Amino acid sequence: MQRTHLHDEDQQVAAVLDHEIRRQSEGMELIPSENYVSQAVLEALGSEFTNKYSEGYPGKRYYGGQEFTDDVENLAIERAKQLFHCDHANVQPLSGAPANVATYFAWLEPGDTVLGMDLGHGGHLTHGHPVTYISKIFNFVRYKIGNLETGEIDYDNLRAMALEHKPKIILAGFSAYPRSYDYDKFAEIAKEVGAVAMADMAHIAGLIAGGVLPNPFDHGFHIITTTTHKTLRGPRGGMILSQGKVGNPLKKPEKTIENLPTLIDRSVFPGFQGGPHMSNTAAKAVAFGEALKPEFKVYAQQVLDNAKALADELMKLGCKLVTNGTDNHLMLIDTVTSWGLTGDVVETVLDRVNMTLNKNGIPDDKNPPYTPSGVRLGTPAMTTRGMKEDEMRKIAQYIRKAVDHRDDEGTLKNLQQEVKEFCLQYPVPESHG
Ligand code: DSN
Repeated sequence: MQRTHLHDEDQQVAAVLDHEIRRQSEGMELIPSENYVSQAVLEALGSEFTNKYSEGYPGKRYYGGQEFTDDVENLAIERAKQLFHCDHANVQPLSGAPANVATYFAWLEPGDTVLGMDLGHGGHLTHGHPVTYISKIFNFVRYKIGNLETGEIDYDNLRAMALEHKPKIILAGFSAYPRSYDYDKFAEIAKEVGAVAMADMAHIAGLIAGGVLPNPFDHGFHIITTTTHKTLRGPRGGMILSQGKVGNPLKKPEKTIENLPTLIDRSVFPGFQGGPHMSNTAAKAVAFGEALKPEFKVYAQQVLDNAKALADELMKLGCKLVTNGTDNHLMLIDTVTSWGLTGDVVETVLDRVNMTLNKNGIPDDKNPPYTPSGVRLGTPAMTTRGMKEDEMRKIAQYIRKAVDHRDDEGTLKNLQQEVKEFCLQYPVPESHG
């Protein structure tokens, strides 16, 4: 993308941006929640839509001049509905956390209970961790992985917890769980206790859109929240999808499951947010259009195949993976068991050789979050750059070599050069098909 104005008018920001662009292209991006958007998405994101205020929804705005903001938001909504097979899409949440909070406020009253996955076992902060503000408003009860060797949830225990705590929402979703859920079981338990079944699929939205992982809506879920920038490969942002009757957001509907779409619209705006970021909405529309193309299915399948290859090779090289493998795009290395090192140490060593991943807690971690016992990594970004299974095996070997030679400056320097040359063979693509 030409950025002549930026280079002419603000050399300081331009220089920092140039460094970041180089870092992204010369480095191995293994953080499972990151990806590379197309130039088309970047252009929409950097577009004149950023100049426009548009509180409200298409056809029902509180400012004039909305002919084209309505068009672009409608495009994003229709494409999202087509991708995820649902009745309604609210594309205005600024990111995943606001999407979750707006959803809670759409359905819950203060003090109501949500049954969600424990952060330490892979859940997200916004699923009710005590450090969050929402945990002071709603009552969050947390379930854990039942079998740490396989990663399976104990559904009998989940049901027992639901019967005991009578949640209004049962939440399936994660930011660090390498296995699949049994959505039928979640939906069945939710039905039994009269709860709404909600999935936070931020990490796997692209894999669902690509048809390589099950869609919770096909299994009786009522609501899906997501970010748009992870496997879905769109701009940084959020979205709430739901099933039900789409009503007039200007009129307060009765609180029924059928009315969830309208309750959600009213909760996002005016309940929680002000003006949506329309350049972001435009970029979401572009990304959803890309995800509707057949090439995206091929990408999604390759993300999964690559994750399996990477996990297998890491295990062959002696790494202990949490749950001993992966069913999705991410995996967690128990770095304390594998190498006697905390995750922060491994993250720093890999940063030195141009490989980026993140330190992460493991289930029932005895170490604190800033110096946890593991790292989290995944395949979405390097798959976008065209890497396949052979390259994944090589990545596992680079990781092992860097950790083994962590105190040997010479080896790390040579390895950094090798990783850089390897990455440059797979340029960041300008277009996604
Ligand atoms: N920060 C996101 C992730 O990396 O998974 C979740 O919010």
